[in-house]
Amino acid sequence: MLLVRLPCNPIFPVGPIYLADHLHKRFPGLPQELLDLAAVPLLDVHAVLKQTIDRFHPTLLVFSWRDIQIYAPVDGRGGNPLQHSFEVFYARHPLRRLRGALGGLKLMAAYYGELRRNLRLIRRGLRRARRHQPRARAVVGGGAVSVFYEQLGRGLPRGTVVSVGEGEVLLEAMLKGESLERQRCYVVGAPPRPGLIHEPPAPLEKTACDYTYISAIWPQMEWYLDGGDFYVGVQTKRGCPHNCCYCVYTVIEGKAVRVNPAREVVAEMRQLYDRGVRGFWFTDAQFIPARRYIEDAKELLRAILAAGMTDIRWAAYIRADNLDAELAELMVATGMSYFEIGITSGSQELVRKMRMG
Ligand code: B12
Ligand code: SF4
Repeated sequence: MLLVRLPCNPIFPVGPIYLADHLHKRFPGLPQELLDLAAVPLLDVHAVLKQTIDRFHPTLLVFSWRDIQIYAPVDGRGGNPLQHSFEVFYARHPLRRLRGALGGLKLMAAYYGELRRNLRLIRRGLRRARRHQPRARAVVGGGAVSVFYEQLGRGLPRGTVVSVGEGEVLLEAMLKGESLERQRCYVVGAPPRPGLIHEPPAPLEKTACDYTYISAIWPQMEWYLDGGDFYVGVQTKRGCPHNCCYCVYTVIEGKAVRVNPAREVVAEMRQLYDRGVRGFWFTDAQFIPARRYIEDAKELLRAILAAGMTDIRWAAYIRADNLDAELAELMVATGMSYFEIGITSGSQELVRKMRMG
């Protein structure tokens, strides 16, 4: 099985890593390799994928597509979409308007170019794999696929499995040759069943990722750890019970919060720490999803201190209404260096209207 993380801004590929780890625990004899195309120069991605396939002869190609750059009001490759559109609509000087329009067109070309390139990688990769293994299959998943599962299917070869949300249980079923009917996926050629995105993920007890195994199947791991400045993703729980009207995390991960045991999270962090990692990003949809999870957060932070990881820095998404003084102190003591928080409105009425709680 070849896991391919498709090109994106390089960010630690914790999604495909967890998939490989889970499958290794279920099928210890399964040959796996992880190729991260985000860590390969863009001009070389097609050639590197081809070489890897020719060497490894995969029967299952697992494509992980983390994100599709959206028109978010942030600086990205090619500029800031908000800046360009404000110039087009509001600049007084015609040359500024023109600059905004050209900037917008450049952005669109870059974004659509990325989309087409990734779809091409999947199509060509599958064709190449079939030269060696005529029955080779492709399965695609990841954040971008979960969000654009209907649209992406249109650009993929017939028979490709398109996954929504977590992939562990689906891949396990595929490897066992089980029916995919009850999995959160569809096969290109047939339409996705209505409401697929709203189906809850299958329950799964998450254990510490085995990074000794991961480094053996992923030679590029050192690339991320070299500078020591990367924030490495660690998931401490899945799901968020809230209902904020603009948010898709609750449909990707589901509303049921599943907390990973603190000892497993710490065991995973410790392996990374011993490899020199000091920056951690708790990739949970919400680090403290509700007041009843404050104790879980405290337990984890205490366990991090008890494990001697006292010089780390970490980041997460948090809700300011789920804090108490002890938790805030623990956050500081364990090295919380930044958090992402949405201050949507100062009006409680508006906050309620947006179903944010
Ligand atoms: C944490 C997070 C961040 C953090 C990441 C910190 C870090 N160092 O890791 C930060 C804040 C930096 C970030 C940034 C961005 N993010 Co972000 N992020 C998330 C979040 C909340 C979790 C991602 C994660 O790591 N989860 C944990 C891992 C284990 O899960 P995973 O990678 O999704 O993999 C699982 C499944 O997807 C699946 N899977 C993965 N690959 C495959 C492959 C197959 C074949 C199968 C079957 C399954 C499968 O199984 C995996 C294990 O369960 C998600 C939303 C969400 N709740 O999922 C958005 C999300 C992934 N981000 C998103 C986006 C857009 C971005 C940005 C591009 C935003 C921007 N405009 O700048 C940037 C780009 C980052 C980059 N490449 O540089 C989008 C992607 C959707 C899209 N539009 O394409 C998401 C889904 C949120 C959203 N808006 O919908 N992000
Ligand atoms: S609390 Fe955060 S993750 Fe949960 S629904 Fe609201 S915005 Fe989404």
